[in-house]
Amino acid sequence: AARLYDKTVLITGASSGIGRATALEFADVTQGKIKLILTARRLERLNSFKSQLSSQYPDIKIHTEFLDVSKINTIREFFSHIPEEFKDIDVLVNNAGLALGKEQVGEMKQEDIDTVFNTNVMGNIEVVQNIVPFFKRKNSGDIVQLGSVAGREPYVGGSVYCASKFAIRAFNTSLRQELMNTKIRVIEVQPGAVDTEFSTVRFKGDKKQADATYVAEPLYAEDIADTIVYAVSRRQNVVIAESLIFPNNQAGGGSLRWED
Ligand code: NDP
Ligand code: 8X3
Repeated sequence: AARLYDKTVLITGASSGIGRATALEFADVTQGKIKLILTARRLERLNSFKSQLSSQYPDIKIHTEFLDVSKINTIREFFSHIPEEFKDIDVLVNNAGLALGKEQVGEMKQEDIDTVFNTNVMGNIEVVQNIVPFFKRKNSGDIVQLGSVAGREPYVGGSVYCASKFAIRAFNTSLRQELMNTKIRVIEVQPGAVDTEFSTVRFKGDKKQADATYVAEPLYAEDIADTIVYAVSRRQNVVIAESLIFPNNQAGGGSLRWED
């Protein structure tokens, strides 16, 4: 944990699930000796989370800000207005993302396709584009990318979401190669089924359908947060390049209900 003391961590999609749990884990392992920039669209949630963390860890420094990563042309502006105290970012957790629907090709809504690609691919890339020149100048920095088992194994009804995660995986691999002669690390975490708001969002609030997605004992956001913080706190020379993480009763992509 000492390696993380006084670092600045930027998390996208910090209002829920894995992003939120990762903020909590960074705060917990450093006992508040950390600076967090928490972004998402639901700013009220970020602000109540900030109050919670600040009362738990009096030393912690948190900046919250609205950022819709699917609005690509607002991202540069966001980076140029980060308060001085938080500007020296050490770790990016590029986590904001979603799936929408499980329709098959020919039935999918163009609007959903646009939202998924603009968020998971275009937004993700634009965030990285804004941080890489800065990381290069200081020859350090960690880029944590939220991939998925869906970025390794496509499944029926997942064409667009899987394509978005495949795209990001290819992007990450090129980026890692481009940064090979620097101290910048590209860390891709690939979870299986994690019980977050992901399925509720995917099925547009249909809780029944969302709950039916999960295996008997899915992963929890804290499990992924734990892996992210582990990877980032390794010795500088160690890059956990890709980690595929399943709950015990999942062993591949696609249908997650392996007990069926
Ligand atoms: P949640 O739905 O719980 O959290 C998603 C987060 O992303 C929220 O904080 C949401 O915030 C944010 N987000 C969504 N759209 C945008 C946007 N346009 N701009 C900014 N933030 C946005 O899901 P998870 O925590 O599960 O998902 C996090 C990441 O993990 C995603 O990239 C997902 O693909 C990946 N993943 C999830 C798995 C799972 O089974 N849950 C498995 C593998 C990967 P807000 O709505 O406030 O903007
Ligand atoms: C989320 C996991 O398999 O539902 O990335 O697409 S899956």
